[in-house]
Amino acid sequence: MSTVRRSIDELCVDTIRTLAIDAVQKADSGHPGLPLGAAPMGYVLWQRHLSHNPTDPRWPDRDRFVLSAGHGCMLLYCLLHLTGYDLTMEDLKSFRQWESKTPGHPESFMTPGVEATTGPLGQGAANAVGMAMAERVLAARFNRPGHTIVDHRTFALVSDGDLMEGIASEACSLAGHLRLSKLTFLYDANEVTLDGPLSMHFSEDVGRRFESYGWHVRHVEQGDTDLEAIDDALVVAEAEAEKPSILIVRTTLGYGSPNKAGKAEAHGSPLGADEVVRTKKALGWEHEEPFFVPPEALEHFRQAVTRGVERQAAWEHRFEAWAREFPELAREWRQGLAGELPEGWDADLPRFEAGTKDATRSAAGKALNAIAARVPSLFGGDADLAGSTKTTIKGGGSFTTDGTGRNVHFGVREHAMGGVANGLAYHGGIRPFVATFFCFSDYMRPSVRLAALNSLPVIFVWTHDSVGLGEDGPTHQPVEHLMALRAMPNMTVIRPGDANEAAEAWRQALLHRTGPVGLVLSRQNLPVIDQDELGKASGLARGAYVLAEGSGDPRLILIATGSEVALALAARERLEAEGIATRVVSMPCWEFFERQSAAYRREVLPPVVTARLAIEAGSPLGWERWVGDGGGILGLDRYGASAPGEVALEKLGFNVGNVVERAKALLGRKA
Ligand SMILES: Cc1ncc(C[n+]2csc(CCOP(=O)(O)OP(=O)(O)O)c2C)c(N)n1
Ligand SMILES: [Mg+2]
Repeated sequence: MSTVRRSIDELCVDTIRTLAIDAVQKADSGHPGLPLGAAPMGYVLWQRHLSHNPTDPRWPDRDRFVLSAGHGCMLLYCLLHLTGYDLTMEDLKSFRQWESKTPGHPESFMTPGVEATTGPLGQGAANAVGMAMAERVLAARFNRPGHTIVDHRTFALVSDGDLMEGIASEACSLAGHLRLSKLTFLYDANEVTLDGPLSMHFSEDVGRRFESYGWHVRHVEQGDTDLEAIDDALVVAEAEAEKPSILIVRTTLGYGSPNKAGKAEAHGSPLGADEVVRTKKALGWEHEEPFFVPPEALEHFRQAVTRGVERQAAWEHRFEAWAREFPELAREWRQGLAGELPEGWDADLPRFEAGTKDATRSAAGKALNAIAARVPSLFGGDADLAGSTKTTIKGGGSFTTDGTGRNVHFGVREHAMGGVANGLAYHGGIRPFVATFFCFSDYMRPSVRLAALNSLPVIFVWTHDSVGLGEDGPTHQPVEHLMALRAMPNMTVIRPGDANEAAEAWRQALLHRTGPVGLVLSRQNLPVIDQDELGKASGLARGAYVLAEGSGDPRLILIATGSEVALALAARERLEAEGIATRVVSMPCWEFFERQSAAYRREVLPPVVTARLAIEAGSPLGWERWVGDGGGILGLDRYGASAPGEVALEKLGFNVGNVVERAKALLGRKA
């Protein structure tokens, strides 16, 4: 012990520890080990370093703290409660209960002060990297000589498990490359994971690994007790102006528990009533009553409120002076933060002439550029495929150390790219987009899921959307991806059918702010459909619309998405020539269509027309919903093949002859 027992600091640390084990015990579920070991880190960081205001968790210039090891959430909840956030003792006592503000892992939409939803290990580390990037972008855009409006740090507490995850490696490698010096990781190095000691599976030298990433590395040997060493390490990290920092803090999982400390048993189940008593005793805790907070500890913690209010007031003072001098910038700032779009933001969206051809990826790239010129908060990048995804903001420059560039070169790091995009969105002030091949959406799916869970308005641009991409073959050809993403709650998938729909898709992506949007785009050229004659690309906003009408009441409906829309139109001509009145419905977005009134849906898909054929070069699973019992599905229930795109599509049945044949079969006619 470095100081006399029961200094106010020690009392506060043990207050966190005892509250955490009591809450886990009461819930009869949860993770006591991390809070017991990491309480000193949490305490020193929050009490002496973190710049935050418990009375305004949304203060834009606050420091960000991400508990990447989300299972240790009682640590965070205790810090939030004790420092004065809107999280009561009753909330702590309702840990892990239905609709409580203290869910089993931190959820940013449930609890004030929780910056990111964590639990899937490694994600929080990538989120923190994204937050630090956002800070740099906004600092470059809004600070002016003599006016510092954006100047905050990002901290993440990471565990052994976090650092084993690939996403953390990707994100930290990128953070080192980008020299994100305002980013600090506190590594809870307790050498135990869920199943047992680290010696079972993890023997790398984390310090040397991070040094090679370009991080500043410091060690704290007595992380259970040595508050001053933690404090010193944080001071040094904050002075480091060139590199992100990682503090490798040796701790004991379940510190204080006589029978479980240092063992995996302390990780994920309550200590047990007797062991709670023993632990409190071992900690020198004198109060038998559970959930006891010594008044002097509470008073000490609550100084965070005065400090925070003062800090924010000083910032607001600076902000007002800046806003007076730069009213235009201030307007931009407010819009960006509120997620609003500037007036006329979509005025330059391109229109494409019928009769020409364009791949939806390149049309979308033009739309992106038209929007980026008018929406300064739009910021993003790609995973070493910008030339293919067509997502470069022209003239936007590369994002590097000075923070002025708008194009992030993520390198071949799709998973980190997803997690970083979420971090950019969590931070606020930025509208992020990221791009790669559709097949590699699998490499970012866990982050996409978290974006959906958290209603983050991230735009995922996925090109090379089907076997139609051709020669790269089945490893690169998505099959099940559309349906897999449609199965994700609160995910919006848009697969436009031509260049005009692609531009409209970008418009709708910007307007959709309650969750992520995936733009699924073709590699190959597609004919630009004559929208004036046949319908309106703006119908995309309704998810599905009648693109081509039957001559007379339709007897057959062809429903298609993406590159298959042109195929449906061509098949319709043949069917009409044979006297079969055929309607073509373009259905670029299921989710938008689901949101329409039943009347509109019946108008597009009249129940009397039971002969319906869905055409999509992907898994058929789920199309039954729109085609019904009398309908058919032309999809793909196998992997693709390496061949020129047209050949692959043709051979796999996406040709006019086959569509006509399948359609006639539905009508009970022979081809
Ligand atoms: C992606 C992912 N895989 C697995 C888990 C399940 N899990 C939760 S914590 C944990 C490991 C715990 O070890 P560590 O990260 O060192 O945390 P500590 O026990 O030291 O608090 C595992 C495997 C998870 N939450 N996320
Ligand atoms: Mg551990």
